[in-house]
Amino acid sequence: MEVKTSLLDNMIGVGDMVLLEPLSEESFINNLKKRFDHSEIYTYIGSVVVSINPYRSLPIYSPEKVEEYRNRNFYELSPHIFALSDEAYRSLRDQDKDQCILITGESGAGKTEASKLVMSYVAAVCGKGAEVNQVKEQLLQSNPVLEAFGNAKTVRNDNSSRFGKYMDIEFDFKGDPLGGVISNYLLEKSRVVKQPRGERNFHIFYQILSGATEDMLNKLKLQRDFSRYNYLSLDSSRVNGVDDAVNFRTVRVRESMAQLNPRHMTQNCKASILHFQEWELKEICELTGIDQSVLERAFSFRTLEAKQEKVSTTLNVAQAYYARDALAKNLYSRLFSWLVTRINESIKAQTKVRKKVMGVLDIYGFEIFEDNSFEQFIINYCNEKLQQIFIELTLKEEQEEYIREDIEWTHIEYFNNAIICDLIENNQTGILAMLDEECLRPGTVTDDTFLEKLNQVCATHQHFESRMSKCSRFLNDTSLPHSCFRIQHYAGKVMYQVEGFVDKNNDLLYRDLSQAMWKANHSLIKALFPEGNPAKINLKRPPTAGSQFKASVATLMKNLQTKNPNYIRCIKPNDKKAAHIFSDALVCHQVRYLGLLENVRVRRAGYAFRQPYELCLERYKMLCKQTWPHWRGPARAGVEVLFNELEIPVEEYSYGRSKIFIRNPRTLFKLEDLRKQRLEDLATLIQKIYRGWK
Ligand code: AOV
Ligand code: MG
Repeated sequence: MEVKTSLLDNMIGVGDMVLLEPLSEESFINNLKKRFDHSEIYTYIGSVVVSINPYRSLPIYSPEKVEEYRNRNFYELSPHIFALSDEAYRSLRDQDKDQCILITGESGAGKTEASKLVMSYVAAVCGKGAEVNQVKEQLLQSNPVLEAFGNAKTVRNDNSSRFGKYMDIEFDFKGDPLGGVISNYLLEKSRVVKQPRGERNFHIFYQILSGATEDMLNKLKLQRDFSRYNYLSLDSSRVNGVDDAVNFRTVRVRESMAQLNPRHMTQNCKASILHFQEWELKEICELTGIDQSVLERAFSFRTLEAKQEKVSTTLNVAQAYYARDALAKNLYSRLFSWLVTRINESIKAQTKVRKKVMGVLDIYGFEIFEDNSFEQFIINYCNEKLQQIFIELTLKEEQEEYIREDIEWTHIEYFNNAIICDLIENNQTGILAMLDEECLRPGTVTDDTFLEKLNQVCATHQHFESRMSKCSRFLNDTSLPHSCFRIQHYAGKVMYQVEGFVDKNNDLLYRDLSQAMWKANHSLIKALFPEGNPAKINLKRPPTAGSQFKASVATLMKNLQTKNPNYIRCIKPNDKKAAHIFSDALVCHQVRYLGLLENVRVRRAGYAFRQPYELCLERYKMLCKQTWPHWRGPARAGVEVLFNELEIPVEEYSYGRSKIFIRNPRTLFKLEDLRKQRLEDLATLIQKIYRGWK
């Protein structure tokens, strides 16, 4: 571990917050700002990379940069996401440790871009040869396709991920890539039928309408005009700097590279969704090969089946709309999952040898909108879990290092969000459990009865607020309507409207609709609705959306805990999606809730800096006659002699088993200054000798 002057350069701020002196919230923010103003968007906290979204393209990701960071030690060059990627990759290859890259931060902070940078760096440095290159291509090509289907413009981010993604990249023993596996988490499918003001539907719809040829549009019975389709919001059909038509062509090329042929299968699904809204049943039936009378009937009646009985009721207009939207959402989300499955088939490792794994996690970031519903609740819950794993692993890792090295451990106060996770996921009293209980309860169940239940069970929880709760502290809080509850998340307070919670959690699709879809001639659509097969009627309820999500997040967390974590903490500098603007207040808020200052403090826990004896001696041995030029004996003894000779106060450092622990960054700066001085003296001396010779 070498300290380069780049980490200590005062002009552009310190590159590692651990060396920041004095350490305070103010100095922390100022340091970030100073660096941001000098286009230094990356800063370390020990091995954690803090990244600030520059909102402009910086010339720091070129192939030359890749070469620069390749095989270099983490602290050697200025802080960069490539340094973290390189460290993770080399540790996987050389030390046989599975890695995961955990990227967190709120919506628009730069997680998805960071995940792509990590992937492209790793692809650039791992393995060579035609076969390996093909694997890399396949892995990288999956991104644009998934983004087209799973991302959308929101008020927070023009390219917001509306699904969670975890990708395992698999390597062989040499570190050559073999393939990968993608897991996707709950897509925000309600967006298919409705978008908040100023937001768009998923990119792919605009891409088709802008980019498809006339011939293709005719085949899909679509018109180029966005405004014809109510599922595509009217007020924001273009996004600044985004060319939907160009992206469409890219996606089509990538689709075929990812072997998503035949493409027309997915086109028909997407086109059908647009026709649903317009009730263009004739068009839908032609595209899907469903008999029109079958579809009409499915939109008009609902059949309830219980053991031997079957009862059909006619749908009223509202119910018919509901049925239509439910079908559109289901068709889209199933199509999305199908795409992930197909991509997984195309990137699957073609060998059974033991694999080393690097997991890259890119989820939807914490978000607060004007109206927050079930989707935000799920997204924010996921972010709580990630914050939790960060706390557990950083604390644990630090603590273990101190124990391993036999150094006294000082406890640092930390806000532990386990209590919020518990409010949401506790099996008996958690919000998700309450919601499931309501959904499964016989009798009249509404969002209001769900809220009542929450009020009974969660009323006294410190992080839960609602006006109906027994706790009088909120009774007069007029900012909290009766139909809402509020959670004080680690990253801020969010008010959730209960409307839609029960329905979205139930996620039911009338059987008449799945049966109609199963009757399609179109093989993909048929395959997407297997439960529509009358021979396979299953009267058991499928698990609710909430419980499925909770289970998949739990599996993910378990998986992450088996790997060596590498953290990228993304920060959003302003709310305008603009370059060059650094809002102190906004950054400060994020620094606080991400617990970055505590992170530095834990990292320093009395000892700002630590270094294996060998490296320390190598770097500073020139400062002492007894150790220069060679020290014969154990490195630790050499460092002891060196520190005695330099008269460094004994309270300033401790001897660990394999490393020296330095309490204050100033001690390190002093060592660095002395070293610099010594190097200059040596240079002058050499010059003198040289001149003397001449
Ligand atoms: P997110 O993934 O964290 O939000 P993105 O990675 O999509 O955020 O970043 C948002 C936008 O910021 C991108 O579309 C880029 O325009 C810009 N950006 C981010 N990182 C960089 C970078 N390193 N260099 C240049 N521009 C960048 V969300 O998915 O909404 O939680 O759910
Ligand atoms: Mg994203």
